[in-house]
Amino acid sequence: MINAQIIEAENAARTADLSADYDALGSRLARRGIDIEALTARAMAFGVAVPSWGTGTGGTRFARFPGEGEPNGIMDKLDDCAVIHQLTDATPSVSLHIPWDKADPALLREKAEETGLAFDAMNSNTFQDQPGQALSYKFGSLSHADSATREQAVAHNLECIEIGRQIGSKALTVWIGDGSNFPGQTSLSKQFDRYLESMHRIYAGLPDDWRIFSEHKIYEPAFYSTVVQDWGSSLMIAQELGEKAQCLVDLGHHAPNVNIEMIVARLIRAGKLGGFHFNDSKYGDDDLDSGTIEPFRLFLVFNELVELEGTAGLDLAHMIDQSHNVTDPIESLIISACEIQRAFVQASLVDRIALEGYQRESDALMAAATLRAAFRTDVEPILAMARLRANAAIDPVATYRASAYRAEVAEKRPKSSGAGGGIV
Ligand SMILES: [Mn+2]
Repeated sequence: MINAQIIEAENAARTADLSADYDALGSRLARRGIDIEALTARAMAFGVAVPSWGTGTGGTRFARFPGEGEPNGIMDKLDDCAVIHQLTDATPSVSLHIPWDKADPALLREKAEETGLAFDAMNSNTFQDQPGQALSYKFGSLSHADSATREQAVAHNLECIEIGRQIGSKALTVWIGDGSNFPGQTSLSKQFDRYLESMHRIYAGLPDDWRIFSEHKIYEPAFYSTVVQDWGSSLMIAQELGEKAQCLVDLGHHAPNVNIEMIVARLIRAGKLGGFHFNDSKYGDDDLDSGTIEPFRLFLVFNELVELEGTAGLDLAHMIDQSHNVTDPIESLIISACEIQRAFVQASLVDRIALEGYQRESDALMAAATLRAAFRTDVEPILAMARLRANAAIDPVATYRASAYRAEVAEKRPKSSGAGGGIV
């Protein structure tokens, strides 16, 4: 991790400016009847999980261009995750991907204790073949026409639950690449039935206090049809499986222009929203850094979450799911965690009483203006103050660069290969 003295020195140079900005924002918010301290407390309580796989450079189907000092294995990844949390105080947990992160659970627990991190939802992987695997997933996994292949995929998911159980995780996220590339290649209805049958068996293996998340994705890697392609399919799955099954919304897994915040509202209404994979996109599942393309959409998603806060049974797993192709993954994850937290705080300062009034009066213009007033408020001093009070960094990226962490680990970590594509 980064030497605390470096963080202190970096913060010392910025504290006076921050205090002035914080006081000024506090006065502005007070005129709107908003207590800045309440918002800072909310910012401090907010957390989003980092994906272990996000700490390495991602790639496209064409190539991967790894950077210096990339993590080699899960223990390095956890070190990087710890640095992200140390600097932001916004990422207290990590989401693991099996078998990429497979390790002795006792060692994982030890490392988590050493780094102060917890484990969020486990992720299974039946979208690619692993070395030595008996049966291929080329034509599907949990929905494969061959029962032995389905069996193998079910067993893998049960193993993920078992590893997760030993390290304190409480959920399994299932995303499959199953689908088809040609009309007629598969029976759309029978394939879905086979998927449900497999999921029932995984569901039966869930501990009592666990949840299973169904993650939908519109297309890719299958390009004609996808088994769990939309929130409707995902909702059907969650409803059919039972109480412990919920839907996970990955922001990038929708067609452009889809109203994701409305999907969020519907799933909450159904008691079936389990969590998020945050990222951003311009064209498809681009896995870009959260808040870099459509920050207003991210805000509108959080606007729904804040409005419906307190809904019975609503317990969301916030996770990031991105692929970093041209940036230092630690920096991208820092920025994303801060942007997600920013959207949460901005949504928290929506004047809900005024908004409800405008909605009752059908005053569309003023209702939209009420949301914009919250979105336009620069809450950076609140986020920075939350970090300072938690001994994290006022400016996390600048502090990270000043620490030379990447150069230091590059000396210890062997250079990773750029061979092969890197869809992650
Ligand atoms: Mn995802």
